[in-house]
This record gives sequence, C-alpha cells and structure tokens, in this order.
Amino acid sequence: MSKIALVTGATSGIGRATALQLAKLGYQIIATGRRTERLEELKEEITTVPVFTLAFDVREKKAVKEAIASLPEEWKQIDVLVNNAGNAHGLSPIQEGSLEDWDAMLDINVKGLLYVTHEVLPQMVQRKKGHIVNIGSIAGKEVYANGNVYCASKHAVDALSKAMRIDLIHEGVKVSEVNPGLVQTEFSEVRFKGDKERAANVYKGIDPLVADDIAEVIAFMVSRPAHVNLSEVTILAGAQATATIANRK
Ligand code: NDP
Ligand code: 8X3
Repeated sequence: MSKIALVTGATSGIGRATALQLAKLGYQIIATGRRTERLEELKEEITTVPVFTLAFDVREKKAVKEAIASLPEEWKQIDVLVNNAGNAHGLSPIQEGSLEDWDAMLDINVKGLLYVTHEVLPQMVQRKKGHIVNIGSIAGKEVYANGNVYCASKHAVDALSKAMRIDLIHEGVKVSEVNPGLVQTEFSEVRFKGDKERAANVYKGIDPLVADDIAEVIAFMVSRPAHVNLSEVTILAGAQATATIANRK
C-alpha cells in the first residue's frame, strides 16, 4: 500500500519542492496552503501519484481541525507530516518591531505547526507509526541583528522538535528537523513585504540554496529504514558560514 505525506506550505518554495520529491518516492500527497489556485496547479503537475489538496490558514485552529477531519477515510492515515508552512515578517530592531509581524511569525511558525501536529498525530500514535519533519532554520540555531522574533520562532521549532522526539519515542513516531540557511524562494519577498529588490539583495553575490536542495534532504530523511532517524540536519549554502557570514563575490 502506498504511503501518505502531508506537506504544509506546498504552494511555494521548500514545501512545493518537497511535495514533488515525495511524490517521486511514491508517496500520495496531501498538499496544503492558503492559495488554492497554486494547490490546483501542483495537483495537475503531479501525475504519478494521487494528490489531495486542503486549503487552510495554519493560524486558524478551527480551520485546521476541520480540514484534517474532512479528509476522506482513505487519506486519513498520514505516514509523513512535513511542518513547513512559515515565513519571516519584517527585519527590524526589537524597539521598532511591529506587533502584527510578531503575531504573524509566532502564530504561523510556532502555533500553526502545533495546530497541524495536534490534528495529525493521534492516528500516528494509534498506529505506532509515522514521521514528522519540522522545518526550522539556521535562525533557530543562532540569533542575528534584527532577526529577534523570527529567530525566537525558529528556536521554538528547534525546542519543539527535540521535545516531540522525546515524547514520541515510545509511540513509534520519528521526529526530524531540517535547518536551512539561505534558500532562494519567496521567503525574502514575504519578509520585505513585496520589495523584490531588497529580497534579491539577500542572495546577492552568492549561490544560494534552492528549494530542491532542502526537499532532497527531506526525501532522504523519510526514506531511511525503520532503525535510522536522521534527527537533525543544518544545511547552509556553500558560500555561507553562519546566518550572516557569507563569502559574497
Ligand atoms: P515561501 O514563502 O516560498 O513559502 C512559504 C509557504 O508557507 C507557502 O507555501 C505559504 O503558503 C505557506 N504559509 C505561509 N503562511 C501560511 C499560513 N498562515 N497558513 C498556511 N500556509 C502558510 O518560503 P520558503 O519555502 O522558503 O519557507 C518554507 C519554510 O522554510 C518556512 O518555515 C521558513 O521559515 C523556512 N526556512 C526558509 C529559509 C529560506 O531562506 N527560504 C531558510 C530557513 C528556513 P500560502 O501563502 O499559500 O498559504
Ligand atoms: C531563513 C534563513 O538566515 O534568513 O530562516 O533567517 S535566515
């Protein structure tokens, strides 16, 4: 029987690439995000395995609950959950921070991850089987100037990944975390609220990672045999030493 993977944030960047990579491995895909037209495009693009789309905002716990509960019986046994949906909103010193940006980052990156996990976990625990991959960040390992709340949200993902691994060890559920560095996706455009020039500057002078670099790692993680858990991977661009130190040409 083929396995099922649910990927949050599958409308763009790392999540989209992950859905494509896991489909290549033969996983049936539950693709989620808010932009329904992009979910439909992805569904059309994946022709080798069945795809089910669910549009919801991870911040809305009722919507998350209803969406997961609405899955048809044959889609309910999710084997792999990739908690990827997330973004940075703004980059400013704490004293100039926006409450809306702070709410967005904590509600999406932390509480959204928890809400989705809360709805998907029971059947994994019941079946003593499953693998959760949380997308953290190098920003969950270091803090950098003006990154304050985004870094805090990703440090929370790091703590939760470790804590989930402990709590689920006797339940047969693996927990892994992937911590990417600079990946060129829509991430910086979202962070800088549509300012494409400022977003492009983030990757100027280096060869950044691309979404597929991260998706390949996730595909490798979930395809390890039962006795292996690749618990944590930090993946930086080749020209990157830390979140903020890079060899820019
Ligand atoms: P993108 O902006 O390309 O993708 C973000 C995805 O998250 C989209 O599919 C978006 O879907 C989804 N999303 C955002 N907000 C919500 C919401 N409220 N409800 C549901 N889905 C939501 O960025 P990336 O692919 O780069 O980011 C994916 C993850 O990787 C994030 O967790 C990010 O923090 C992390 N990361 C990214 C790095 C980078 O440099 N790019 C580095 C380290 C970590 P939609 O808008 O359709 O809802
Ligand atoms: C995204 C990577 O360094 O921009 O999480 O915070 S960074």
